[in-house]
Amino acid sequence: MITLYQFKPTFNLPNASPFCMKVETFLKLAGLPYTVEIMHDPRKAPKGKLPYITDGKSSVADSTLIVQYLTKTYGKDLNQHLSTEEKALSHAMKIMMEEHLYWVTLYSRWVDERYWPATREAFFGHLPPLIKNLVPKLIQESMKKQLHAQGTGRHTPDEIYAMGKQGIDALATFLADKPYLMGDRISEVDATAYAFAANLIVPPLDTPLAIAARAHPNLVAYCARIKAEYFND
Ligand SMILES: N[C@@H](CCC(=O)N[C@@H](CS)C(=O)NCC(=O)O)C(=O)O
Repeated sequence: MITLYQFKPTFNLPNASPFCMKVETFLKLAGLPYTVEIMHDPRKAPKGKLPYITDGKSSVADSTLIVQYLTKTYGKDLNQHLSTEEKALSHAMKIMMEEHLYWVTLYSRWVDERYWPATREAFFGHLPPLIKNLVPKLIQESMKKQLHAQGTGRHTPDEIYAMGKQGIDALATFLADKPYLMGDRISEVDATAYAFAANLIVPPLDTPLAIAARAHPNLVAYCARIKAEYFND
C-alpha cells in the first residue's frame, strides 16, 4: 500500500504545500489507492522536505521522483498520449510553476507582513501557547534564508509580484479554453498546475498573486473542474 506523508490540510485545500497536493492529485489521476500520514515536522522526512511516500520496502522523497516512481512501478504514464514536443512543453510549464511560482508564493505567505499573520495562524494555530510563539518565527527565518539563497528574496515586493503575475498570466494564457493544460485529456502536468493554481486561488489570502490568478476565469474554472472530478470525497 502506498502511504503519502504530507502536511495537514490547510487553507480549505487538500494541502497548502503545492508539492504535497501535486502528489495527491497524481495519485487520484492515476487511480492508485493510498493512505495519508500527517506529518508536522518535515525535518523527519528522508530529505528534510515533504512530501515523501513509502510503498512496501520502498521510500521515495521529492514530488517529481515520486511521480516517476509511481509511473514506472504501476505503469501509469499520464503522458502516453503526448508527442515529444508536447512533453517538452509540459515539462517547461511544470518547471515554471515548481521552480518559479513556488518561490513567489512562498514569499507572499511567509515574508509579506500583510499575509504572514494569517499564514502563521493557519499553519501553527494548533500549537500550545509557548511553542506557538517560538516555532513560527524560527521557520519564518529559515524561509527568508531560503528565499535569499534562491534569489527571489533579494527583490523588492513589487518586483517579486510582477514576476509572479507574469508566470500566472503565462499559465492562464497557455491553458486558454482547453479543459486541461495539454488539451482534451488530463496529463501529468495537470497535477502540478492544479496544485499550484488552487494554492493561489483558494486560500483566504488576497495576495497580489491570488488576485492575479482569480482574474483568469479559465484558471478558476480549471481548478473547480479538477476538484469536482477528482476530489469529490
Ligand atoms: N523539490 C521538492 C520540494 C518539496 C518542498 O519544497 N517541500 C516544502 C513544503 S512545500 C517543505 O517541506 N519545506 C520544508 C522546509 O523547507 O523546511 C519536491 O518536489 O517535493
